[in-house]
Amino acid sequence: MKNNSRRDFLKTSLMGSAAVVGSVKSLNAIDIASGPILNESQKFSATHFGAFKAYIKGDQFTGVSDFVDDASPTPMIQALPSRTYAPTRVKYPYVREGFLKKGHQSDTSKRGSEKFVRVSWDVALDLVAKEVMRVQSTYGYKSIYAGSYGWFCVGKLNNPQRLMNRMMKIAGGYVGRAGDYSTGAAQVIMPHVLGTNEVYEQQTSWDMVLKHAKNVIFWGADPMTTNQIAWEIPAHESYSYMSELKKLSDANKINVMSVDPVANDTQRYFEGEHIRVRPNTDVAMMLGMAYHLYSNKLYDHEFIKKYTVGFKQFEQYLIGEKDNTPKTPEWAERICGVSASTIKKFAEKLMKERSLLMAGWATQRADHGEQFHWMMVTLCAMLGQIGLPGGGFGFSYHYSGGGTPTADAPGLTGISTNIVSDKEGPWTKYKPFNIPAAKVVDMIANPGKKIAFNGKEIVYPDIKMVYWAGGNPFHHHQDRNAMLKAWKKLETVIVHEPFWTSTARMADIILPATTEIERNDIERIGDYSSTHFLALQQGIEPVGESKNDFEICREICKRWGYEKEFTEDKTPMQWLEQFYSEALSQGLEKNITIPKFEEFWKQGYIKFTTPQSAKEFVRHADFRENPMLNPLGTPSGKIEIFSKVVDSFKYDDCKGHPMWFEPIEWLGSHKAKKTSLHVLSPHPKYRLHSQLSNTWLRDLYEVSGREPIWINPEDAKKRGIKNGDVVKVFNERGTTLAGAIVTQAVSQGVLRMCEGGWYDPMEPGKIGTMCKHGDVNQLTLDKGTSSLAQGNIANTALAEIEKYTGEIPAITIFDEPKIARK
Ligand SMILES: Nc1nc2c(c(=O)[nH]1)N[C@H]1C(S)=C(S)[C@@H](COP(=O)(O)OP(=O)(O)OC[C@H]3O[C@@H](n4cnc5c(=O)[nH]c(N)nc54)[C@H](O)[C@@H]3O)O[C@H]1N2
Ligand SMILES: Nc1nc2c(c(=O)[nH]1)N[C@H]1C(S)=C(S)[C@@H](COP(=O)(O)OP(=O)(O)OC[C@H]3O[C@@H](n4cnc5c(=O)[nH]c(N)nc54)[C@H](O)[C@@H]3O)O[C@H]1N2
Ligand SMILES: [Mo]
Repeated sequence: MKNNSRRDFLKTSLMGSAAVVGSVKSLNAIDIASGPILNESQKFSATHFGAFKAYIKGDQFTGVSDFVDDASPTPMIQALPSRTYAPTRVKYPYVREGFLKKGHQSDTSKRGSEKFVRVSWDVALDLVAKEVMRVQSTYGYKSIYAGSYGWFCVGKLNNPQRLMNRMMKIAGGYVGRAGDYSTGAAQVIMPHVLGTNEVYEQQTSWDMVLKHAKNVIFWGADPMTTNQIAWEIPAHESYSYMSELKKLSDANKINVMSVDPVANDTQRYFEGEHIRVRPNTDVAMMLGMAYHLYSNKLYDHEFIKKYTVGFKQFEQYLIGEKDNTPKTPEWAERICGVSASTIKKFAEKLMKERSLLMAGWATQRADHGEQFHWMMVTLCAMLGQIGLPGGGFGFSYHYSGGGTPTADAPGLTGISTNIVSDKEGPWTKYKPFNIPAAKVVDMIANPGKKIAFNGKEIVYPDIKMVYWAGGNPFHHHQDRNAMLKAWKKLETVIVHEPFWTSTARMADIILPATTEIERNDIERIGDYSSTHFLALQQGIEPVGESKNDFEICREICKRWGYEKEFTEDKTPMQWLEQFYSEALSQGLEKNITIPKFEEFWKQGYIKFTTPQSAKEFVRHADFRENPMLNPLGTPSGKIEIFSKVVDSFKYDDCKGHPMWFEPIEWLGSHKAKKTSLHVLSPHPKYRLHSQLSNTWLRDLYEVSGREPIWINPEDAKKRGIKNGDVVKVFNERGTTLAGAIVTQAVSQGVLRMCEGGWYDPMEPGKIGTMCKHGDVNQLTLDKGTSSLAQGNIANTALAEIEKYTGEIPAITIFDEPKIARK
């Protein structure tokens, strides 16, 4: 794109409608032809949305074209030049006015509303270095939260979180985090059940799925949208497989279905049967299926006997021995809204034919989220197909290309938090202390409070300082107003950010960070497929006065006299060479030859080959083959339908086997108002969370300049809401405006509003103020899934919706914040 204007792109992009990823490929061809435009040079670079060739004219990043081996490039990479020069770019270091005057004794209630003052890097860095040491020496390391969750950038060196944690460790330590927002519940329960987390593991290869499966079920999963991004660099191979699957589905060779309250992109692509389950009730539905298989003796008794433990305890629950409630399909229907006959038919179909249940993660980002994956494993054990090609369950097909076969490639290490030094220093006394990722606000608000976590007890420390680099908690955390209140308690907030996100605006000191195109780095392509190493070649100088996170942290450590501890006397390029040479020697051991670093850097990437064996990989096949020789990592070595360990924790909200628990808020609750609707907040198609929101991509999806909210025609009619209306969505926790899309795609009783819409407060910094733009976390609850995992429950929330009748406020979050004149 030569012209970065939002409107210009829209004209071209809507021609082909960017509905399916890859459709923008032709746009590149028109725009960039086949080679660099005169006077432009090309560099390789990448983001979470893919690798690309960057076009540089003078010192301007002017456009991108697709990476040669990207199977289905996303439209998102086209917005990168626009992101680089966005009006919301933080170009200089800034300090909140009151903080600059009074330091930590400033009036912290002004955080978020007060003006920022531009300062020199020296002033900013001196201030940060002094402030971190002041807090360390006054209160100790348990007073600094630096868990810093977030999706920052790609690159093995410029990992802002690791770099900042490395720096914090040098200073004496910090409170970190356990787990994440993605799979908070599943990653804790699964090791008890299967011995592995399952959510971040390679899946049975797509080749095997296409060859052997008869039924492919997307259960609360939307890979057409979510596989666009990856934690490392995606090459989008899964889209080729999904297009094969579509052909097989159209030819009636494979039956593709989805279980979801929403007809998501994947459902609309495959157009298969859609079971509309009521939000947060899938466990009841699966129990109904299990009961049907059990009571009709249809289930695989042999599999249960040979490969699992604890069916007996589960069985007692299933038939209602103690609670007098058999979990019949009719019982399930009353909870989940799916008819008993559909439940029975579905269970029988899965039993009769080779069936693969591909589950996403939204279902575990819900109250009692642990139960979903546990119950699905239990149901699949009854179906008896775990470990067979194209059968069983798969918990990562929708994410980072799970199931795309793995190439023969060496690993690639990155910057770590290990401090290599002969000296004694503050870091020697530090012992890692972590709290569950989603408990950060609860911790800040309630020092001294005790919480349970996976069999342990955690006592919250008294946090005085928050240091964030590479995340946007003022989008990602639930219950925005409770968060705002907690944030104002802190003495100091420091943030590294390239953009004026809501998190940056809530900081006392904001340090401008670069993005990928402004620096050199190295990264793998294909989290699972591992097909390439890519050189991220710096294309332009840092925008404004921004600096790489590496430089920022180095400068701070230097002020403490610990520069060497931070850099190990290596330049950034020398670090990259080291990561590469470690891969080179690992490659030699595996008989994989890769060129010298200089050669790799010049050519931009190297490609690895994928062996046939990888295409034949079947998850848990070895366990199925011989459970004695290849036991699972559970205490029994088998699938734990009943876990003695979990049972021994004696939690009320997570027992020894999977069961149905009523969520704190849901449509079936007697406490729910008749007018309440269930709000789901899935992941956006044209963003990575809040990233890229500040580009013209907004034109592809916004409604009346606001984040869209989907509402069913029946619900809309009752409230007099029409397509395109600005609506007010609210509950006792918060209020946001949004733009209505009236559509059958969302079930009655359900609202769908994606996570990541920028929080644009009517009165910045004011607790309870309405969001003008569409931050769904105004509505969500800050509660843990259960005492076991303490994951977030973003998809458990009820809210009211009405047409907004007030004067429609202008969106201001995509402008620069208030800057004080000197
Ligand atoms: N309601 C609701 N809430 C949710 C979810 C949901 O489903 N529903 N999903 C949750 C999930 S699964 C996740 S993973 C989280 C995501 O939450 P986050 O990962 O916090 O969201 P991002 O918008 O990706 O924020 C990353 C930030 O890093 C910044 N960044 C990028 N590159 C650099 C760099 O080089 N240096 C520095 N210093 N910063 C950089 C970006 O500008 C951006 O502001 O949201 C969670 N929140
Ligand atoms: N384009 C894009 N891709 C992304 C991301 C992004 O921000 N943008 N984020 C990435 C990250 S960090 C993560 S963690 C993953 C998230 O991956 P997921 O958590 O799997 O994705 P979601 O979009 O939250 O939800 C997937 C589907 O679950 C459905 N769902 C919600 N509640 C229920 C329920 O109660 N029952 C059933 N059956 N279905 C339900 C939603 O309607 C949606 O269709 O995506 C990754 N991929
Ligand atoms: Mo995530």
